Amino acid sequence: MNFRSLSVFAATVFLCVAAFAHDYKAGDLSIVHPYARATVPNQPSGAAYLTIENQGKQNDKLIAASSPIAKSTQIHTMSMDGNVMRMREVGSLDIKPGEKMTMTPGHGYHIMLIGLSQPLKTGDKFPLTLTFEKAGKVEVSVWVEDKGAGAPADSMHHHHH
Ligand SMILES: [Cu+2]
Repeated sequence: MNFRSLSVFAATVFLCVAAFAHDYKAGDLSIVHPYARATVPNQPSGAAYLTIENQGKQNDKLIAASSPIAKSTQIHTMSMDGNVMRMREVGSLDIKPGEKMTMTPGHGYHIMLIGLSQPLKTGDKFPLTLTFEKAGKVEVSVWVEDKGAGAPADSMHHHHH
């Protein structure tokens, strides 16, 4: 194996690893590992989390999200108001150049899926379309993962309405 074929081999391995890591490109943005937590039966809403990295030089904004499995989809932020966790809708979410924004259960931003047409079961995948001001629309596949221990976001979602 000469150096050239070795580097092709290395590039192929890299691409496979990147595909396994479950990420998407939209213009200068990378959307990494969109996931949602499994819901309990009759839970009316769920939340999706993802990482958005802006590798460009311009500011961009997440302005909308939609999914066929939810009646409505909103960009939410969560914060403490005294000792009560509150969520509110934000119209858009800035993704600054060089920024890597990671949504984490329990605080900060998440994508709220309101009026689920089906429970989210561990191992399922569902489509989510993200709309960015500059990068446009990108459809990602959200992986439903097990409810981990210590994820207060999920129980807080019951207080949504
Ligand atoms: Cu929410």
